[in-house]
Amino acid sequence: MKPAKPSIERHLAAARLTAIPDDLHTPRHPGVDPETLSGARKATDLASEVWLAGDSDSGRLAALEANRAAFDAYAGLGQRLADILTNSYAQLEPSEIEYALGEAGLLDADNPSLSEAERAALDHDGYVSLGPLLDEPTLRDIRERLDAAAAEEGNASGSEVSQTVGISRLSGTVLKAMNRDGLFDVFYMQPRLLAATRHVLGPRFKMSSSNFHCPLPGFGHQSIHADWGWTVRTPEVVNAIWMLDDFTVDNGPTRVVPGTHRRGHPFGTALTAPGRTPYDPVPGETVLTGPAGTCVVYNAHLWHGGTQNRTAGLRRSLHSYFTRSCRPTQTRTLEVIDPLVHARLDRARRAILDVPEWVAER
Ligand SMILES: O=C(O)CCC(=O)C(=O)O
Repeated sequence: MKPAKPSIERHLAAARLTAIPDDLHTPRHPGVDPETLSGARKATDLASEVWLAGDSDSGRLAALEANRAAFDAYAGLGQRLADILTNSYAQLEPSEIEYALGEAGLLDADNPSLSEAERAALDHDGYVSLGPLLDEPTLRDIRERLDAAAAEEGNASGSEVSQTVGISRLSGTVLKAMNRDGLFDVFYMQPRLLAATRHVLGPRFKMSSSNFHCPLPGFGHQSIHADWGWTVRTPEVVNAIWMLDDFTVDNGPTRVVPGTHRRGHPFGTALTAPGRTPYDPVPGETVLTGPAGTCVVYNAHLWHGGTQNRTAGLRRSLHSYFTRSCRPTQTRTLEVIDPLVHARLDRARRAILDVPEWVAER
């Protein structure tokens, strides 16, 4: 084990590590036993079958009720589907997101904020790079703010959404006190990011979460996955990766498999086959590289995953995750939002975050 550089030391507790390994190339990801894989495949296929049985939530609910007994084997899955299909999780009226889209010039689907080639990339490949959207002084401030927050939250960091050994994570970054001055507002207000999200989801969407994600040296390889748990016909979620450091082929760039947003969920029969695991390379996969500041937006049903950081540096990123207005959010926005962040939000910001003007005192 090497002593960690000071910049990395600030992330050790958040990544649930005490030191950085000497060998950065040895694969370091959890194994998966065939029984777990087979269970995941059956659960994914079952949920997919129900979702694809209807084009509306009421049609899906009818299919769920007809198949309810089959869900007994998968703790919580049937209830999760029922909750999604019977509730609207929108806080605000549609007029609010329309107001925000109007302010950004995005009310019309044919707005000029994205080129035809960018729209085609989203439709065909499932992702598009919007190029660098942050300048170096801003990046410096953002990195410093996130490094300090990871050090402060320590091993509780990321707990609201997920924690993984070797990956420093923070959730709710745009909602917490660390964003009182609006430094992170670009992560949900950047007009081209909103244009790409609107292109995939249509005009009724909201932010679901804003997660910092930083594989430490020697760690970071993830299963190939999608950000929604089963196959859909129309997209429910969009994600964006903001590269806060250069993404290179060696430092744990995200792998994506172009076109797979239309191929079914990778944990289902669309990918799983005897002898292979979701950690394996997938034919056709490629990695996202680019200079710091680059923002890549993807249809979050696309097959993707982190890869191992084989360098001695950090690979910091921020994920801006969006969902349809009626769906639950990944971060419980109203429980997490800092009162002073809330107090400074204007109408358009509240609309994208789907927070009312008044929230109950906590
Ligand atoms: O940041 C990355 O490389 C991808 C992370 C990811 O897909 C996830 O955490 O779900």
